[in-house]
Amino acid sequence: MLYPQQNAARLTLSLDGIWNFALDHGDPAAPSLDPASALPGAETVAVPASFNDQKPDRAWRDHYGWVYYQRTVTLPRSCAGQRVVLRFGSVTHQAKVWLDGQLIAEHRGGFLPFEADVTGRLAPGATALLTVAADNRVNRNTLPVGNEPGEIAFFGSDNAGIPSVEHAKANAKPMNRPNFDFFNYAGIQRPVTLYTTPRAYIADITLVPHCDGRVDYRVDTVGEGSVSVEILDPAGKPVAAAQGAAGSVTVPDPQLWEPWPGTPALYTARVTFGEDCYDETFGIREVKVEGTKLLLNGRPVYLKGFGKHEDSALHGRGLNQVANVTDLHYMHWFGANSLRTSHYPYAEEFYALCDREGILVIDETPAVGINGASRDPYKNDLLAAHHRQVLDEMIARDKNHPCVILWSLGNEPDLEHYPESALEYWHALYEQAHAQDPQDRPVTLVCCQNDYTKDITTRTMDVVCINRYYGWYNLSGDLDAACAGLNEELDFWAGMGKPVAITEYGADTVNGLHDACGGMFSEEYQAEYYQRMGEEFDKRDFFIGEMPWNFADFATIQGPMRVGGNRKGLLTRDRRPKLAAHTLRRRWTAIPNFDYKK
Ligand code: E8X
Repeated sequence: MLYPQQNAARLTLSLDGIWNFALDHGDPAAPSLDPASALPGAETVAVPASFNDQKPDRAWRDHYGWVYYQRTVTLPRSCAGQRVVLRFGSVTHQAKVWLDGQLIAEHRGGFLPFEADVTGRLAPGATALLTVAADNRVNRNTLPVGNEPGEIAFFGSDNAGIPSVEHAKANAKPMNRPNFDFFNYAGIQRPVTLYTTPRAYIADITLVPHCDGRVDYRVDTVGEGSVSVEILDPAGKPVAAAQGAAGSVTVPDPQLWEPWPGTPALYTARVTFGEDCYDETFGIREVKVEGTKLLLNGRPVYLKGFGKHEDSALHGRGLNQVANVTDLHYMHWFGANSLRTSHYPYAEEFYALCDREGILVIDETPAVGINGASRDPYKNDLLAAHHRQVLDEMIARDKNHPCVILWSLGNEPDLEHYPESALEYWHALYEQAHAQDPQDRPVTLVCCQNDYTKDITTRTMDVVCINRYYGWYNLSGDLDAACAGLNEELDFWAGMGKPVAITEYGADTVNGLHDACGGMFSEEYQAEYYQRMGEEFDKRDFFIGEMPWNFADFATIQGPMRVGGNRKGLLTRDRRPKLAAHTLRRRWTAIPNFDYKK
C-alpha cells in the first residue's frame, strides 16, 4: 500500500489538527451518535494522537466503547477530474467513517492504514461533514487481546475465590481488561490525509532488490497507460531504467544499504504511468538465515537494540515525530542497530526514519495476549481470521522498507498448554508470511518465558526469539542463579541449529532509586543485570542478538506491579538515561554490526 505523496501528479491535503470530539455513552456494542449532525456537547481533541491523555478526566482516560471525531473537509475546485481518496494512517481499534452521514469506510485493526475512494462523493469546491467513530474495546477476538469479564487479570489472580471480591467483580461496570502490558490508548492516532491521483493511477509498487544490483519490480495500475521505471541513485542521478509493468532492472556498482554507522544508502524507483507518477524509496540489501547466523548482505549481523513502544506523554500512542527523531538519535548514542516494533506495527513515518537512519526493524503484528485463557485460544476462528488479515496488511504496507529484516508473527502466546494446536496455528501464519512477502524475509514468533522443552513451536521459526527474565520474574534479585538458569536454557537451544536472539530481558528500575547493595528496582541492579547478562551472551556463537526491555518507561494498565507504568526502561519516559543506559552504551559501542560471533 503506497504512502500519500505530493508530486507533479498528486496532491495531498492534511486533515490533521483540532477536531470536534465526543464520547459515546451509549451501548458499547454499537455507535449511537448521529454522524450526519454536529456532535452533541463536542469538545476539542488533537489529531493525530490518542484521546485518552488529552483531558484530565477519567471519563477520557478509562472510556470503554466508541468515541466520535468530526470536522468539515473541503475539496479545492482545482481537483476537478482527479481521483480523490481519504486515508487514515490508523484508527484504534476499529473505525466507521461517514461523509455527510453516508458510511464510506469501516476497518478492524488499530495499527494499519485504510482508505476510501471518495471520488464523486466529495465534489470539487464542496464542503462535507467528516465523522469518524472509533471503538477502543479489546476482547478475545481482537488483536491485541482483551480479557472477558471475570477472567484473571493480566497480573496474577486478584484474589480469585474470595466471595466479596467475586461479587464486586461480577458487578463491576463494563471496562477494557487488556491482556497486555501497555495502556490501551486509542483514537485517530496517525495522520488523516485527503489525496488525489489521476483517474488512471499507480495502485502499488513492489521492489525486490539483490546485492548484485538487480532489482525485480512490479507496478500494479488501474486504468489505461504504459509503465516506465527509472532508478535514481542516492545522489539523485539516474542509473538504470526499464519499461513495462513488471520486470528487472540492474543498478551498476550498487551501494548497499547497511545499518548505522554504515551507510544506509537509499535509492529511488521513479515510476510513471500515463499522467501519474510516484517515487518509491528502497535500499539494496538482502537478509537471510544460514545455519545459526542471520546474514545481512551475506555477512553475519549481531542485533543490538531494544523492544520499544509508541508511547509518549500527552500523545499517548499517537504519532510523535519529535519522539521518533529523538529516539533514533538515542539509538545511535547507545551504539544500537535494531529494534522490535513491540507489540504492533508502528507508524509508516517511523519506518521511513529507520530506513534513513540505518536501524534494523523486527516488524511485529498486534498479536499479543493470546494466552492465559481457560480454553484453547487457537480454536477461535474469529481471532485467526483477524490475525491473517493484519499479517497481510502489515506485509503489504511495509514490504519495500530496507529496514525491515524480520517479521514477528506475535508476542508471548501460550505455546505450552495446547502445544499441537499452537504449532498448527503459528505454522500456518509462518507459511503465510513467507508467501506474502515478495522479499521472503525470515519469520519469527517471540516466545514468553515458558517451559522451553514443551514448546514445539518456537523452534520451528527461522530465528528463535526468546523473552526471558532470569533475575527478575524468576530467581529475583539473584544474578548468580539467574546466569546459571540462563545458561542451562542456552545449552538447550545450542542443539537446535538456529540463530537465537533475546528479544526481551530487563528489570523494573525507579530512576533515582540507588542502593549500594544493588537491590531490585535500583539503578545499580539494572546496570549489574545488563552487565552480567551480556557476559553470558558472549559465550555463545549461535546467540545473534540482545534487545533489552524496554527502550523507555511506558504507560500501562493500572496494577499492583506497575508504579506509574512499566519502569523497565533504559530511559525514563521523558527520555533521560538511567545508570544502566551507560552500561549498555559502553558495551554496544564496542560491538561491531558484523562478524561479532564466529
Ligand atoms: C513485562 C513485559 C511486558 O511489558 C511486555 O509487553 C511483554 C513482559 C514480560 C513477560 N513481556 O512484564 O515487563 C514475562 C512474564 C513472566 C511472568
